[in-house]
Amino acid sequence: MKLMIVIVQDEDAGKLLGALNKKQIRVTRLSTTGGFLRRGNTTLLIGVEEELVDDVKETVKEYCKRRITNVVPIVPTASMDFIPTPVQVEIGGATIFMFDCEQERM
Ligand code: 2BA
Repeated sequence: MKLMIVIVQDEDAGKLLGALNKKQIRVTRLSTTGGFLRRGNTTLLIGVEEELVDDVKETVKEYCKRRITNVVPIVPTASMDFIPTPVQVEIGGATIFMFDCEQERM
């Protein structure tokens, strides 16, 4: 069995969850915050048998889009004569971590 940790953008999470539920793939949804942008994102914990891993990946690919966002860099020593200019950052579609695991129910 594999544990997939899937980090997605909040905008994509609802549809992705719906699609996984339809396929009867079990998911735990966590509200998380990206360490770089300090914005909300969604982390899904998905425990699946190995033969379903590709199906989960395909579903994630289908529902999670790449987006470009503008970020104003945080400069700790900003002075009055420095105006930070926004930079563009590409987010997503999704980041997936995968581990071998066993499931026990008690
Ligand atoms: P954030 O940390 O808020 O990162 C959002 C986006 O900012 C990233 O998109 C990436 O394009 C950019 N970014 C992140 N760190 C950067 C850095 N040090 N310098 C320049 N640009 C940087 P994604 O790569 O699609 O990541 C989306 C979210 O997935 C991340 O949100 C974070 O919550 C999670 N994530 C991605 N890689 C991770 C990793 N290796 N470990 C833990 N969480 C990760």
